[in-house]
Amino acid sequence: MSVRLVHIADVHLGAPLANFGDYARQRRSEQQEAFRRAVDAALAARAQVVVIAGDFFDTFRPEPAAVELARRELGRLEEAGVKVFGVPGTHDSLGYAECVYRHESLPFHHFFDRPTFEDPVRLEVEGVPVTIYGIAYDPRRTGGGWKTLSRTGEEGIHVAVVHAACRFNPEWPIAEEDLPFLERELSGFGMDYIALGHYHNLRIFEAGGRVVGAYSGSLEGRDWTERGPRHVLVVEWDEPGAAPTVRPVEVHSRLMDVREVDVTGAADEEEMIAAVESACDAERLWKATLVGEPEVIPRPRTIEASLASRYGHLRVEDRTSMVASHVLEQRREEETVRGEFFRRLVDRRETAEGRTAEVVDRAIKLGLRVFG
Ligand SMILES: [Mn+2]
Repeated sequence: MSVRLVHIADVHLGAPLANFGDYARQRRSEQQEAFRRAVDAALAARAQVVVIAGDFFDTFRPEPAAVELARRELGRLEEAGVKVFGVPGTHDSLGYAECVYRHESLPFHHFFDRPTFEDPVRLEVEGVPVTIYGIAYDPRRTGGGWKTLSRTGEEGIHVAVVHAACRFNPEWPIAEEDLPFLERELSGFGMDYIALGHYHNLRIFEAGGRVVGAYSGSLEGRDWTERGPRHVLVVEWDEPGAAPTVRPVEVHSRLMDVREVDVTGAADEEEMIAAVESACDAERLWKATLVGEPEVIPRPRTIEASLASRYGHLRVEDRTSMVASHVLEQRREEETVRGEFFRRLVDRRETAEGRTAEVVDRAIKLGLRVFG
């Protein structure tokens, strides 16, 4: 026997992705492609079960096209005999009276809409009993949350599907409706695997040398906190009671990445543009942060505009310092108010650190713009 489950989360279908500006439309279609690829991955892995751990839609009231895409893709799984389980997330919470899951019937085998884990669904996969638990947590309807998750007496494999926030740092204030939990608590629920949604970067949790659960992460980067490959997870058991193997499968269309580009000594904008081009390949979506000590003040929007046709989406940020530039050296020699202004700022910059240094650098640039 072999029981194979594909874990998907945080698809955010229908997200406007307006933060991508002119690239938003293209980014939306890349995100849709990534979801199609996730479904393809489940079919290719010959998974018998797919779980979607919340934030399937970006909002509780997604546009009709997003609902249709969901229906079509889940339909492909249904046709192949794959049983799909879902729970709501924070973006598509059942707490909203008009939530999409209340009035659309999507081809889920089961969608968990009760605020406790107490109604698991049992199915049989290749003769092995598999029990799936899920929750649509709503603190206004009932308390309990994680406390209601406990393994039934059923034999076989037990899997929980939850949209919940891990307290990686015990100090973090996390709202009760985000079902906070501590990493070390995961192994105490008696599950063979806990499929998590909420955090958008891949994270596999182990205890005592075996996997106990994971965040599979988003399918396509939504901003530069979601860098690098995006995945679904193929979770497989060779026998009940054994630890599962977890295999991440990449589904993204286009990677997002960040890089610092040193433009020290650059005498004009052309040189800065060339530096960005050689540091950042045009395949990815970049946030390039200019650093170092150029001779002219960078104009990030102008640099972005001249590279726009080559890059799908490129964001340029300026964190350079003009302290070492020749023009500033000249200004500081002057016995004028302008000279005094720059002398004071350069003195200040010498001892400044971190945020203060950034502020002084900005003040110097503003001064150069205003006073020349
Ligand atoms: Mn999400």
